[in-house]
Amino acid sequence: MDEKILAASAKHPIVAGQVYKYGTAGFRMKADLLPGVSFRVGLLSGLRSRKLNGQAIGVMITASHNPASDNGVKIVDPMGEMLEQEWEAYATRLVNCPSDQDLLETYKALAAQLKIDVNAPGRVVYGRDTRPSGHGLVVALAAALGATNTEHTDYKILTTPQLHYLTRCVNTEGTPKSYGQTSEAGYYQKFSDAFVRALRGKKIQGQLTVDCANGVGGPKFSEMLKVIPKLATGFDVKVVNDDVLRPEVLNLEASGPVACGADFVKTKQRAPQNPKPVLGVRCCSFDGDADRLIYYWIDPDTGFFMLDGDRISSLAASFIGDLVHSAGLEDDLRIGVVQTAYANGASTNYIEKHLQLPVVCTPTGVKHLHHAACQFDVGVYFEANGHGTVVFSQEAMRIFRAKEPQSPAQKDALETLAAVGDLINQTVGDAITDMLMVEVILAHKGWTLKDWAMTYTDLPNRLVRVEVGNKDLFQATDAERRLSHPPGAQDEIDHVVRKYTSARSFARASGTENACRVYAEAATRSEADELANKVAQIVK
Ligand code: NG1
Ligand code: ZN
Repeated sequence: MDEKILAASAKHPIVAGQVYKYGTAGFRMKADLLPGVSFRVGLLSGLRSRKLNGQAIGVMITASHNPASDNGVKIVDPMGEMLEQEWEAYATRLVNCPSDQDLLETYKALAAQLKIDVNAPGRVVYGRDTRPSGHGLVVALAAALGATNTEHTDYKILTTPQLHYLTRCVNTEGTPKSYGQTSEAGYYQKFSDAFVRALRGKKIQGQLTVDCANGVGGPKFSEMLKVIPKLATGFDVKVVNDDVLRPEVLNLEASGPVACGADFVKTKQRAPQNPKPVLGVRCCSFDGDADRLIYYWIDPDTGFFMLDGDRISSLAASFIGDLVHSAGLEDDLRIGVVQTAYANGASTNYIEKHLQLPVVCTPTGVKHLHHAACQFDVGVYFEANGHGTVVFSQEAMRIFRAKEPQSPAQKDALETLAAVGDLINQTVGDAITDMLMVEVILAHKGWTLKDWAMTYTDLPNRLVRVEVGNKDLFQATDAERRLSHPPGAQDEIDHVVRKYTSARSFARASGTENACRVYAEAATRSEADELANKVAQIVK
């Protein structure tokens, strides 16, 4: 096997002089730097599978909302979660080996250190988004899996959440914990069935425009629409920005270099211009790999209004909280909401004070949020950028099905909860199933986006990206709300924040780019802008 690994590695070399790090989104960079990385991730995912008694490991090739020329490689654990943190360091170690020989030795040393039999059975499943570079990266990945006799299945082009779904299915199909059929068709069937059941005969009102960022979400969502009964649900959708044949328009509007998709809508706080938005129409955007979702509409009177991850989170928490109450389960189940420091303070206040639900704050990155959410029976977690889901414990799902209802209202609540639990992708944030959940909740509440937006008023806020020489000098603590390094920086931030009313600001190093991010919120827009700029000056 050693010879095979050496020979295959020689065909997929690493780019010398480059430092690689497994970050929040795996390895993500210009695609031409990645074939060697993908090969080495193949070696590591095979090891991980062997360590976990041959359970299948997933690998997703995507760079989400980043430009079409970028790509990324990310490892998915057996139940569809993000790779265990300790293994991120092993991935970084393996990928940075300077030579093929060094790689082989490190591979064997890791196996010995972790007590892994490299000849035991291993299995890896993988998929990629629509980026043209994905194909070459898959070839490199498969070469490593072949050289190490790791069984592998290429699921071809998928959304990121579909790959997470398939990974969990492979490992549970045929067991009592089965998550669904291990196929793309199984994904569509599972979630569209749950969508119909969760609606409980209610009809969705008005048309929904879905901007797919010219990414993989376009064709995949169109596939799903084929199995959703339009008449029974009233689900009337206009899919836009779904051109995946011209890779250069990924995350861009078809007409040229203007961005579209969830990341654009959230960061620029405006609607994609193409096709021209229709006043008052309910719209949402996915990002390039369909794991983020943002809703918005253009109000005839007040203009653009956006409903981001914080809003989706509070909507889901409110709906599920009411159902748990109606089902008479409030003493049996703990519902909680998980946010990051980027959540708007008004949303945190609304959830704690109005919905009376606990809020936990974790560092950025869904692995942290997911983990914290799993501590509740029902854990709602979303990043403000629209990435998130709701996780239900096995026990919660069992109770929804097993509890004997005491009234027709209780029966209705229990059945709705069971359906909503099935509707929301439990493995990871999924723009498609999150969108179906939002549509279900709006239909149940009889709400327009404006009704939803009226629940609370966001504090004006500003997020700025600051170029810094070395972002690693910035170390954060307290769920990234305070800087412990460089010394003195946090005192300076505290000092300027104190000058504003209802203000909050923090700075942290990005986990995905070589930059710092500064977030500020304050009572007025101009104060939020001013505060963000002052804090940016401190970290510059
Ligand atoms: P970084 O670059 O660490 O701020 C960004 C997003 C995260 C998360 C990751 C992974 C913000 C402020 N940060 O992380 O929420 O989604 O990318 O994609 O949106
Ligand atoms: Zn994404």
